[in-house]
Amino acid sequence: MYRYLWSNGPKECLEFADYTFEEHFGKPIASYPPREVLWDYIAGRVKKAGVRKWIRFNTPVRMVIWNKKKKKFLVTAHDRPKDRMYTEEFDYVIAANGHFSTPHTPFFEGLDQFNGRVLHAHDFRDALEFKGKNVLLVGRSYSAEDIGSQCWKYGAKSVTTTYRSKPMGFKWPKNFEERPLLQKVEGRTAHFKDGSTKEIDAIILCTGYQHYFPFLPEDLRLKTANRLWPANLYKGVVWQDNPRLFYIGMQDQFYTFNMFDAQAWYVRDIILGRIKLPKADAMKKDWKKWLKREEKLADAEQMIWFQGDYVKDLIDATDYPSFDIEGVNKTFMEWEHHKMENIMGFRNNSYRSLMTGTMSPKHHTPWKDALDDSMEAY
Ligand code: NA7
Repeated sequence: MYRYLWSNGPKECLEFADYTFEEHFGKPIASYPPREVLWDYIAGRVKKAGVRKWIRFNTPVRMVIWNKKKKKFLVTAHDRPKDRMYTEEFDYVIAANGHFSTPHTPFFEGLDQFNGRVLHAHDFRDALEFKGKNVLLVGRSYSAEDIGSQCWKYGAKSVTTTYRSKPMGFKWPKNFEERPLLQKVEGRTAHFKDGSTKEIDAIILCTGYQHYFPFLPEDLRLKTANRLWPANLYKGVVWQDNPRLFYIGMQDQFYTFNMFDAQAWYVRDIILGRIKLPKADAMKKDWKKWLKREEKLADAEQMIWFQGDYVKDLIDATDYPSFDIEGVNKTFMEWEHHKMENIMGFRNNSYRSLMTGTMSPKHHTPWKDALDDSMEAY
């Protein structure tokens, strides 16, 4: 989480149903908290649940193998402090290692000769590095939007984003513009698809991430683009070809924390035998139905309702505290609307918690002027 990062969606859309912001902070807070505040909330939930003691830190998993005869997974992990590998047997494996960490980095002609800074969004740390600079961002999704806005906020001379499919289309401030796709870089000159050029000092590749499971063999490995419905996962979590393997959080996301919760509750109930899995054919039929619907989604609004329906489907099947999904969807709509209205000001809006019914207070400083993102300043 880079320095000065603030939530780019309303916290009301990601609130845990069993641990509200109000419970954690003891009072209502504004709708778009900065990273430290959001981290504190997550850490509070972890503490309340007492799960930290179950985590083996410093122990990356190196390989998972399915032993057909024993019907067990052989999991090899690396105890880093002792620098020792060891193998244990498990009945179930859940891959919940995220998918926004291993960069997808396309090449553009001249990038290797460019003598300004080139980095992927993953390595972006501090917008102040780009103060007074002409920054070029490749991509048109959340990273380009947010890192571009950060650079603008902390004093970049100009921000240019370059898109492959279509522009983001927000009302950008005057030193912020969108251009068609970058074709090549010559010296410090960027050439775009419409023949235009621009002098730039730095290039940030906001070109997304790869699903990366170096610890999984071919037959267990999820292969997918960043999409709302990855194939081969029943209910978005059960690995079709071996239903003792689960994936959590592998979808592209509008819903986040509470969707991961809903998925976790669902997987837990399968493991505990409270939810019975249908036969392989029926599972396949079910996820294909969702996939078909996903392929027809035309805009963000439809995508939000799709993911809302998915979360509802999961929470209806478990004892995860039910919450107003339609209300969350509508908050997402308001958020989209506020972004279209004012991309540098949408974070100044407030929304009502769907968990407690409390309206969020306004933050004391407009986002563009709030340069200190610490908990104290907040
Ligand atoms: P995303 O949302 O996966 O977006 C990746 C962006 O990179 C997207 O705009 C792509 O263009 C663009 N891209 C990928 N390859 C290329 C090439 N070769 N040339 C030009 N542009 C390219 O990743 P983000 O990091 O922005 O966001 C990650 C998640 O964070 C996001 O999903 C949210 O959940 C929060 P396209 O749009 O396909 O034309």
